[in-house]
Amino acid sequence: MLRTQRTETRDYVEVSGLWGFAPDPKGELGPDALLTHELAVPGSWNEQLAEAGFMAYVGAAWLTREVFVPQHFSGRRIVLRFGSAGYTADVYANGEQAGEGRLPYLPFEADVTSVAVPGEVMRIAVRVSNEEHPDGITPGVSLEDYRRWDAAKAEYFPATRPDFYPYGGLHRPVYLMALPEERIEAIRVETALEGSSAEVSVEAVHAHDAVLSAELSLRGEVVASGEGAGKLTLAVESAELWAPESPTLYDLELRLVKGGELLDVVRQKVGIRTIDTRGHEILLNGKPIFLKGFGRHEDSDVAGRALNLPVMVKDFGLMEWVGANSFRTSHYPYAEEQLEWADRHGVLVISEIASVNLDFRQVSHATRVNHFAAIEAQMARDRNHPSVIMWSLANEPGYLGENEYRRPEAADYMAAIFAHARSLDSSRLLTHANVQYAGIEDSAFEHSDVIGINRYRGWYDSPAQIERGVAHLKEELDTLTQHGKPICIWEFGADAVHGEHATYDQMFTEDFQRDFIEAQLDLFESHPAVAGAHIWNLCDFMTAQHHRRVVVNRKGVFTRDRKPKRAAFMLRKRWSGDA
Ligand code: GCB
Repeated sequence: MLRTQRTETRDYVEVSGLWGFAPDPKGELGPDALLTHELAVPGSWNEQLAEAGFMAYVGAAWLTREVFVPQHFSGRRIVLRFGSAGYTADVYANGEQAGEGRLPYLPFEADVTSVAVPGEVMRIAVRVSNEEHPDGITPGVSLEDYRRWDAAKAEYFPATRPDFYPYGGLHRPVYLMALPEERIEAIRVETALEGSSAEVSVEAVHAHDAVLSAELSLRGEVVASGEGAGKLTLAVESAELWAPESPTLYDLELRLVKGGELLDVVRQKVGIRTIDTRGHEILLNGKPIFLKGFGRHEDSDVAGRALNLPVMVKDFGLMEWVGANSFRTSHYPYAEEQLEWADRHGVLVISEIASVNLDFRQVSHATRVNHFAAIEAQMARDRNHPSVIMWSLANEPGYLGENEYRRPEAADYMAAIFAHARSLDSSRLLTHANVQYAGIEDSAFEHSDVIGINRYRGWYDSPAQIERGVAHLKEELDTLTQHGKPICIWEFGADAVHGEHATYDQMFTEDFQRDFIEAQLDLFESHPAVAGAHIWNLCDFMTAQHHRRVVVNRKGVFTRDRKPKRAAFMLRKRWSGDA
């Protein structure tokens, strides 16, 4: 699915803004639902409409808006494109069902050509539901089930399994696009290096019988061009590589022509770089790189899970301020705007599939099908971003502990998703985030390129004992070294309440958080098998209500309103050399 763009053959209007809202808890309403409230899109309904009683609303709701279909859209394919919904959506246009989105955090489209009348207003109604499902790859639970399970004695409210809020709404921009009837549907760009020359291969899914021509330029100068059908290769002499310190982006222009008629034009940024491993090292363009950074969330006050551009800009600024070079899109694909920013500014991204806390007592054939589909869709969306160097296929599968994890289904399931991901993209590294309760005998490590672990030693165990936590971590790392692969710690950290201090090791103080992170970084950054360490989390973030969380998860080194805690100053000094 291509990014929305305006070119010689394509146009769009944005339909973000204020939409009508009507909750439909019992599924009684339809696309003509009478609206009870208004809310902003992109935006989660929860905090926006908290005073009206929707903070903890889990269920379906109708979101509607009218849009004027421009006259010049006439004769073209008219398509609605949604950046994402939390979590699923059914789209109606002028009362007719037009499309659906079943994969959370990923874009979906609805072709409305047959109902949209250029020069007239069209009514869009979307039934959005933030209900989770038992066969989802972030499995949902009913409150009843949750109470039955021993491992879940303390339930979250609203009921959800992962440690982040189950926000509902349309979370990314919505566009009404005019596309050419015969067009380029998808592009896949891959680059390979041979000495200082590069090969850029461009594969496009496009209209039958048409000829594709490609032109690659750098700073306005054409450096390579070619013509063909389906697939072509462009040779670039003395290629300028994409790297964090010099994120060079080439401009690729693709034109589709049939019988002398220009059918379609699309543009795409291209970065030329390689990513590999050698023993315990991660190599970017052949040189070892240590990943310093964070797990994050798309989370902010009031907007909830929605793309909030000012906050996005701020977050990239915060990461740069402390000297981070990378982040993981924990625990789901982030907005395309985030990846484009990372491409432009040389930030390395570990793109995570939206799978959190798989429960191997519960995984079904449907779960596996959903996981495959999510991998396919996320790769299709993100595969042309040079910033994306690695896919993380699941966060903390088998999180309930050793017994669950050692079930034969677990090994089989993980082997299958790794094999599927590798068959789709062999140009990037694969990893996952192993949960500490499962231990280090994880069969998924056989399939991954990078051994990924999440560890809270000195927090969830050995509480308040930093040295003990470090000693335990060292033991685990030494054992994991035997895999002969790079190890990355995708999560480690401690909660800190902004403003709390102590003269001794006291959990939840800013001082403890700083000392905890510093001691663990001393270990990770000097361990011969470790190639990356990501702190959990860049900022405090909203979770469902739970006795372990005081309003938010406070493991951010910045607060939810982006104020620095002491750890942030330590990191800035350590990673960027600035006091
Ligand atoms: C984890 C999870 C993350 C949680 C974190 C915590 O292991 O991957 O989603 O927020 O721990 O703070 O407990």
